[in-house]
Amino acid sequence: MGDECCNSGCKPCLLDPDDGDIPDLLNYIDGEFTTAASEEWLNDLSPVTGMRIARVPNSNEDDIDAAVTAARSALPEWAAFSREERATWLDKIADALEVRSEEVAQLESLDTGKPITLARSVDAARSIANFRFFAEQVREFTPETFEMTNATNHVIYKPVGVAGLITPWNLPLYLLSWKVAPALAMGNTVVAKPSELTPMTASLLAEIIDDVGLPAGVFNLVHGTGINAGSALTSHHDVDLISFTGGTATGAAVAASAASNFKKLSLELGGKNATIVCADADLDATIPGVVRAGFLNQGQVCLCGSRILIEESIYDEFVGKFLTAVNDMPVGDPSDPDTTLGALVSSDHLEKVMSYITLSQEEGGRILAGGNKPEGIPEQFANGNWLSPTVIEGLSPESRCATEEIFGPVVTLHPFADEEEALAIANATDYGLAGSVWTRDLEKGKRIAEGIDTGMVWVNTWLHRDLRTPFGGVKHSGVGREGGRWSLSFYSHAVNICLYDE
Ligand code: TXE
Repeated sequence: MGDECCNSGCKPCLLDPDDGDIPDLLNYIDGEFTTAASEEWLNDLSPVTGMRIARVPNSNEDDIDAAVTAARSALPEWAAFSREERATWLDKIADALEVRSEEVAQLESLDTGKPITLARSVDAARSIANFRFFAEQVREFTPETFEMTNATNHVIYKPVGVAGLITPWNLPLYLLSWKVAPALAMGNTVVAKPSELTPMTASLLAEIIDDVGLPAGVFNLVHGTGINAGSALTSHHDVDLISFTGGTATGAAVAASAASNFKKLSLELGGKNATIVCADADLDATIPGVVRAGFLNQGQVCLCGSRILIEESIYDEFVGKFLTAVNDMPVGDPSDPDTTLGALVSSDHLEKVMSYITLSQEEGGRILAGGNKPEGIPEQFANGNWLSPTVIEGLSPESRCATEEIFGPVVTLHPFADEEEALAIANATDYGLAGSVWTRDLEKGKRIAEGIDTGMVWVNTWLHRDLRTPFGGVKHSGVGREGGRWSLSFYSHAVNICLYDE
């Protein structure tokens, strides 16, 4: 491969003349690893060096069609398995993933630029947990019966059919497994299209699924861009369901495309989540929690608390302590176990985040921390996508920087006078995914939480997840709920059978 660019339309990349050993990732269709029908490739670039680290098939509608055909033919056999049998398959996948969990963490850190410690504790651990959790859920799943005086209603749950699963780059295997596990558990077959920016762990999952011997066609993987492979999947006439996680603008395109044949649809989109810090909060516990909520995964989590609302009586004290904690975060080499913040996923994404920092100046914001490349980044990482954790104050709560999703290590600070004003600011955005409230008074915390227009709110914690609970947003943050029984319900059709018995 050496020094030639693939010219596949992706961002110009740095090609290492010695990269002849970089892997070519493959599609997995009907139990076979294959290249794209077009035989074209995309470059997968390292977020920390800008160098090519792999090539992925630039798949198109022919590859999607082959995968959907395979998934359709595998459906009757897979759907006929008992729930217990399918749960056993999920456990086998979880076991095999567990054996390779360090590899999952290493690949995820390499592909996304996130710190290795985070990739181990969150990405690898949660991907395994997702398979185990849905194995357990489907084993315990008890369909309902409803008695009438002269009849009994039996609700049965049928698979929806062929499930198209489209996932983003911020939590690649974590989010893919969150969809694959319940889809398979309920008897659907799958065509997965991971982000072209972070394809590595999806390929590892395909390898594992092949190793454990899941019947051919039950799980299929097609790599490629959203515009080619992704839109071919959402518009395919023989796909019955789409579960999508990604940006809000893309979500709107996916919804329009999926509507053509009334596919069942779940959209998990962006967020602009408020973190509300009340004057009575225990600041020793609150500061680390608010820092984590703002900056985990370089702020590239849809749940991140990127707008921090602080009761005005403690504003100065909070900001002083918060800035100390933010400036103390080690940024740099993701493979260093002490690193807290790594690189952003791509140069395009860094450019988008930087454009908001520039905009914040035009909107009257003051940068209190960050806003630039961190100091001390080693020479070999000079072409990486680096940004120091950035804190901005002085912006109107209605400004674009305070209401649009930036999706990077950037938070804005806003004082509030009372609960009413806190809620008005929290709800002054088109997004409605999550939020958190920090107070010693749990009654007050619950009351404020109830007033926030989002799908999830934490009080005195953030991203503390019980997988049984509903996950999803309102307004422009998405449609539908996944998690626990909500996932089992989304990945199935409930059918009522009424037995009349006079
Ligand atoms: O995501 P996209 P991008 C937000 C964040 C970010 C913005 C854009 O604000 O800046 O979205 O990020 C596939 N039909 N989030 O551009 O485009 C694509 O190939 C079908 C929030 O990376 O939404 C990838 O597999 N599929 C988010 C997936 O959609 C299409 C996480 C997500 O890509 C497609 C990531 C199309 N027309 C970004 N176009 C979250 N909710 O966590 C693209 N794709």
